[in-house]
Amino acid sequence: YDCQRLWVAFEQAYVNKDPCNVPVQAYDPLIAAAPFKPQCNKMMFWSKTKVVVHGFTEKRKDCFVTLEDTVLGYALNGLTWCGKKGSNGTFTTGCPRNCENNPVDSFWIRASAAYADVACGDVTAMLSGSTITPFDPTSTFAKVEVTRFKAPKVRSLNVVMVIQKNAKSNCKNASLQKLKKALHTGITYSCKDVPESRIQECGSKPQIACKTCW
Ligand code: N1C
Repeated sequence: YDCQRLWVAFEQAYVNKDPCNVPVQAYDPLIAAAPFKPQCNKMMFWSKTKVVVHGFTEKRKDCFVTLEDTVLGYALNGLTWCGKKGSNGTFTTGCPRNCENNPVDSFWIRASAAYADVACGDVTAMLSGSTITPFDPTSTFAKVEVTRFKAPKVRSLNVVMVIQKNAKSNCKNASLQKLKKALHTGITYSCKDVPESRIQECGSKPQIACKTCW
């Protein structure tokens, strides 16, 4: 990557703008400068399971890749940034997150859409059994990603329900009926309840084949 060029494309999204007025489309040039490449059968999505997912994918890149394993996702994960009207600077403190069109949320929505757009083959999603609504209709996974999976490019969506102690839900949860319905016709749905310990075991034992992780 030409990092200088990516930085310029990144800056143009938010520099010298009101930090509550950065729409999702402001990142179109950045996404175009570092397009996501499809990794069929290995793409992993998630909602409310960030720590478990990344603990696993950082050790098993041979099995699954997430948005955070791409150049843009990796570089911006965990960061805060914004601009100010009348300034050419980038700020990392005092950035609003409570207005709709803030630079950080707009980036993740744009990047999630672009990442879901290239999804192909058998797609995996890790959802949390520790919430009462694992398929949360307000999440980026529900609002942006699921509806962009296209048949027949995407063959199936396979939910891994992460079961921790004192779990509040599992694959039988009613919200998953909505997930099934939100998928375009032709995409097969499955769900498996998997203890967090099994995910960690697969993460720590490279000799376990990806297809037998759960
Ligand atoms: O709203 P969510 O989860 O359902 O979003 C997760 C979903 C994943 O499948 C990713 O592909 O959307 C993508 N994504 C990120 O990769 C990401 N990294 C960091 C979405 N959001 C991401 N973040 C930050 O976490 C961002 O600030 C966003 O607001 C939260 C969403 O986390 P969530 O509610 O657990």
